[in-house]
Amino acid sequence: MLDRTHRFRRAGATAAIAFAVVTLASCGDSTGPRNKQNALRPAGKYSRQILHLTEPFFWIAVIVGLGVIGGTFFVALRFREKPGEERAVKQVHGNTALEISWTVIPAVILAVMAVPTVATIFSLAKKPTGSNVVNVTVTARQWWWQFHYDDAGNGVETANELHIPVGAPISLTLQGPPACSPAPCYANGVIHSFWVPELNGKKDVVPGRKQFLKLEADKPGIYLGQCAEYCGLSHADMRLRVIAQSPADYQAWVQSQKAQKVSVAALEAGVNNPTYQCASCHSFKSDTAGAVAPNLTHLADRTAFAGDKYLLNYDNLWRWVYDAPSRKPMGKLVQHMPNFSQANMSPAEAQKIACFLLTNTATNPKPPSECAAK
Ligand code: HEC
Ligand SMILES: [Cu+2]
Repeated sequence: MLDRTHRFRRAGATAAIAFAVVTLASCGDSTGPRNKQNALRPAGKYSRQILHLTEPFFWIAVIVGLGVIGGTFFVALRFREKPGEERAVKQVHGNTALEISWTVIPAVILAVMAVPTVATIFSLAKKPTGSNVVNVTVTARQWWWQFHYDDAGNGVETANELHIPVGAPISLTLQGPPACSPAPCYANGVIHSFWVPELNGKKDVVPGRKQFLKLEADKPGIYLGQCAEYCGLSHADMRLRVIAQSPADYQAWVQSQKAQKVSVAALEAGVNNPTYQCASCHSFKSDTAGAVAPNLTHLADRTAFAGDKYLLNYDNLWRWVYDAPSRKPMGKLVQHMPNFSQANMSPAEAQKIACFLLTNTATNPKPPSECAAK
C-alpha cells in the first residue's frame, strides 16, 4: 500500500499531466488552422509581415525568460541554507558591473527590436497606390458592418461580407456612423474594432474619425473576422467574412451587384407595406449608401446575415423577418429591427417576404423548395 506522501505525489503528477494535455491540446491543428481566424497562419502579405516580426521576438523572449527563470533557480538553490548549516548571509552593497550590465543589455536588446518594429509600423501605415487598389469605406454599426465600394462606379454596398480580389491591396476607410441629433441616438455609434486575423492586424473604429487599414489575400477563400472591441449587447455577433476571389470572379461579382435587377418599386412592393415600412431603414437601391440598416438589394447573394450570425437560408430568414430581436439581442437601440410578430405579421407573411427576398434579390435565383407554393 502506498503511504500518504506517495499518494499525494502521484495525484500531483496526474494533475500536472492532465493540465499539460489540456493546455497543449489547444495548440493542436484541429482548432488551429481551420478556424479561419488564425493570426499564426497568415494568408496575405500584411499579416505575414506581422508574423515575421512576432516570431523572432517570441524566441528572443523565450531566451530572455529562460535566462531569468534559470538564473533565479540557480541562485535560490546554490545559495540556500543547507540543513544543519547556520551562517549569516554575506552583506553586499551594490555591484557596479552587474548593475550596469543588467541595465545596458536589456536596453540594447530593446533598441535592436525597435528597428524592425518601427519599420513594420510605418510600412503597414502606408496607403497602397496603383491601379489595382480597391477602396472600400467600412462603417461599423451596432452590430453589423456596412461595406461601401468607393470606386465601383455607381457604388456597390454590402453588409458583413466583403468581396475582394486576390493579390490586390484593399484600402479600407474605417468610420463610425454619421452623427445624428437629438443625441443620444443610434447613429452616434460606439467604438468598434475591425479584425480579420489572417489578413492584417486589428484597427479600432472610432466615431467621428476616419481610420485606415489595408488587407491583401494571396489565395481565394473565406477569411473570418469579428469586432474586437466590446461594443454592447450583440458585440459577439458582430462578425464578418472576407470572400477573396480571382480578379475575374471579383469583377463578375461587382457587375452583378451594380445591376438593379429588380426595380426598387417592385422590391419595396414585395417586402414593404405601410405597416412594416422596411424601406424606412433598409435600402432596395443598389447604389444607396449610408442607410441605418443593411442594403437589401442583393441580400440573396450573401451567404450569411445579421452580423454573420446566421447563414442565409429560408428558415433563418423568415424567422428573422418575423421576430428579429429574439434572434439577436438589440437592447435599447433606437432604430433596431422591430419585432414584426407584434405588429400582427403572421408566420405565413414572414415566409412570403423571405421567399420574395431570396428570389428577387439573387443574381442567380434558386428559390428554396419551401417557396414553390408561395
Ligand atoms: C427600424 C429600422 C428597421 C426596419 C423598419 C426594418 N429593419 Fe431590417 N434590419 C434593421 C437593422 C438595424 C438590421 C441589422 C441588424 C443586425 O445585423 O444587427 C436589419 C437587418 C435585416 C436583415 C438582415 C440583413 C443583413 O444582411 O444582415 C433583413 C433580411 C431585414 N432586416 C429585413 C427586413 C424586412 C423584410 C423589414 C420589413 C418587414 C425590415 N427589415 C424592417 C433595421 C430595420
Ligand atoms: Cu463591436
